[in-house]
Amino acid sequence: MKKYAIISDIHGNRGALEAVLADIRTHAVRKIINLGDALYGPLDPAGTAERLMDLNIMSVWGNEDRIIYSAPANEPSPTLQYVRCRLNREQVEWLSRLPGTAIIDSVLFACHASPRSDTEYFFWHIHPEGPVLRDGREMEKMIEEVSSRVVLCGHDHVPRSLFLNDGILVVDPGSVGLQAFQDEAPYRHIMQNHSPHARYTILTEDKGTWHAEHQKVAYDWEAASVLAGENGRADWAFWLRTGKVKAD
Ligand SMILES: [Mn+2]
Repeated sequence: MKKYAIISDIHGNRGALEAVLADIRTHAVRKIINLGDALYGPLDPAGTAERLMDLNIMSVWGNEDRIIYSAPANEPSPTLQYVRCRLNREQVEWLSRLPGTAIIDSVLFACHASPRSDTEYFFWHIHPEGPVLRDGREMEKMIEEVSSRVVLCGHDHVPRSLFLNDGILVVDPGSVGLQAFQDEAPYRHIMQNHSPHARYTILTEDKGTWHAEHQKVAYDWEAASVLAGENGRADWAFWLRTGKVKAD
């Protein structure tokens, strides 16, 4: 039996990462795989980078890792400035050297969002009215260049896994660090898990059969929420504390 822990979208939430790593230790996994967007956000990018670099796990970069080292210096986002001010040169270099995709143990294909893009949700098509689940054929087309049995993707922060018709298992572990958000592209939409718990996935292979178990871990989300508020992000503060974009 082979076991892996799949983590993604930590977004600088060191407290959530520590809780997830402690939970992973109870599962005796052979590898931890990180699907990116590890550092961006109004929390603890440097502490998160230090921890991930020490762990020496397999990581790919996400779209919001990419902007940390590639957006112009005059980029106006205050949160991006916050992240850049806190990371040292070694941490930014580590981030910029990560691959965009990876194949692990010849059988797992890891990417941030989809095999062909770091900003396209694998499971969801964004319409002007909101997110709609893609159909199986569309998803099969998105991975036609991939020959691995298991495809790992994150970015949408919503845990989900399914077998496509050709037997390929696609696994999205959700987000370690942020359970709700609003985005403006390509249309304004929200993603939310309705609880603040950190998410990750234990992936198991037993005699050729793959199985994904989505995990939900408690951590000190109040502390994360307070930190986000102190760093000028009242929106993140609410998202972190509730796992929702707006009060019901
Ligand atoms: Mn992302």
